[in-house]
Amino acid sequence: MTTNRTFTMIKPDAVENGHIGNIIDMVTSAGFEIKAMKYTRLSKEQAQEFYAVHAERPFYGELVSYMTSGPIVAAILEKENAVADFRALIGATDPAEAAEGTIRKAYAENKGRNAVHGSDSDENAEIEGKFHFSAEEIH
Ligand code: IDP
Ligand code: MG
Repeated sequence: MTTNRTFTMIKPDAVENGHIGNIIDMVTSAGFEIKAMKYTRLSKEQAQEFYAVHAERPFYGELVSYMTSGPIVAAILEKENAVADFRALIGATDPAEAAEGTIRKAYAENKGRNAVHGSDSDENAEIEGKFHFSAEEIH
């Protein structure tokens, strides 16, 4: 298993609000290298599967409709200690609780529409990266 990679999405709110460039700048300035990247839109089935772990949560329907509401940018990133360092860079789920200097503090609208995704473990980084990219698309 690759332990120096993580998976991210720039979510529909951040794309819609014109923050793609600024977010990529924060990510690469923090030392992450882009190993795969695509501008795409999730189908309802893809969003349901990606967030299946949250299927029983009250916000699941809202989450799926938000994540399919517009285009996203999906990417695989590489850096030493990628998963933990990227979670630190994006900040708390709720931007009201996110630290200064984090992506969510700067660009998230609220706890649901929170600008970016970051994998929470090496195992999920691998699964999520493969969910979005074929082997040929990963460098
Ligand atoms: P994370 O993205 O910081 O890991 P999770 O708890 O795994 O947060 O939740 C996944 C996503 O579900 C969040 O990023 C957010 O978009 C959405 N979400 C989480 N909690 C809520 C909520 O209370 N209301 C609406 N959406 C939520
Ligand atoms: Mg999570």
